[in-house]
Amino acid sequence: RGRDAAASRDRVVLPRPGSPARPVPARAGLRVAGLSPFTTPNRDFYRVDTALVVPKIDATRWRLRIHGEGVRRPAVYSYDDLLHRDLIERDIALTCVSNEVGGPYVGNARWTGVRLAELLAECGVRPPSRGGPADQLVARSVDGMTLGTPVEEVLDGRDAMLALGMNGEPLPFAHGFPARMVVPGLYGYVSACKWVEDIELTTFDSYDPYWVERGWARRAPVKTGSRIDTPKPFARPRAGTVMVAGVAWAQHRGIDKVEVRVDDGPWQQAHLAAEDTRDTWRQWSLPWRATEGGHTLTVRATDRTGRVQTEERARTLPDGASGWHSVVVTVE
Ligand SMILES: Nc1nc2c(c(=O)[nH]1)N[C@H]1C(S)=C(S)[C@@H](COP(=O)(O)O)O[C@H]1N2
Ligand SMILES: [Mo]
Repeated sequence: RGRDAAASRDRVVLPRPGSPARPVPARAGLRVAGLSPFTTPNRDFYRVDTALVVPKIDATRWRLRIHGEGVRRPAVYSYDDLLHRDLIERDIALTCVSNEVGGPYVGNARWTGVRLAELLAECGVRPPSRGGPADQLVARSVDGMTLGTPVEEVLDGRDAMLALGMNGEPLPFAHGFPARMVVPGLYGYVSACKWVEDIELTTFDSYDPYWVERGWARRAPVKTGSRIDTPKPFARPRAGTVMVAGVAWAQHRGIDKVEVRVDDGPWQQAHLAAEDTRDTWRQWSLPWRATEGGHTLTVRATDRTGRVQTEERARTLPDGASGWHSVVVTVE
């Protein structure tokens, strides 16, 4: 079966999307050693799931079913049905709710897929704000995992999609082949079901998906975050100009400002790389005149609504970590 799955993936040729992503602006990528690249290559993209063995699905046998409350025309789609629809391509950063401050569970990729709003409209689904009875979309994967997404957000015009492609290739098995959801602005556990085979329209009142049953929040928009990629913790840079650089994200709101503080000094505004879209992360850098001795570097971001990333430390449970990322270095 694994061989059939691999063969079915090898045969896929991603069609050119009718709505391509605009090219990543050249100035969205800064050339600083140790900084995460703007687009995270598939092999480096974080992986978080409960699968002990990565599901290997034969795309030719796979089906996606859409049904549930307020679904006037329930439907079943094959992989080919979806692949040959009008596709969109978008750059979107994905973040895990279990990412600790400074952690690695965030990545930015170019996704290709079918607009979820289009599929749902075809099935006769209306958002709650227009009288639809379902406010929760429960996606179920072939391994029984369930993730619940607010229907209103899926249908509010953002680029929520059923993704088939990742960075120009069919989804890697580990990232959900043949199809997964991607919804800008929401943590992965409430939006990004991999290996999805069933989408049920229901309500938050009547059903708790897997992680919600285990104490995580029903609704979880991504918190504004920022991370220092370089220098690394406990690095020993030489005195002189040291490039401090990293990434910041506030998917679907956008990043407006990043500031860095050395020890207890004033906040200094970092240089922000050009914005691709407000659904992606943004690189930043600051040349620091490093003087000998131990120093603490701290970063914070401000999103486009004007809200400064909170200093208040929160654990990942129930709706995502918060607090500022700091790195301690010794300048020699
Ligand atoms: N089927 C399935 N989908 C899943 C999960 C899972 O455990 N099973 N984990 C979710 C979580 S918590 C996150 S953060 C994202 C991670 O996607 P990635 O592994 O492609 O980075 O997938 C989501 N989709
Ligand atoms: Mo996650």
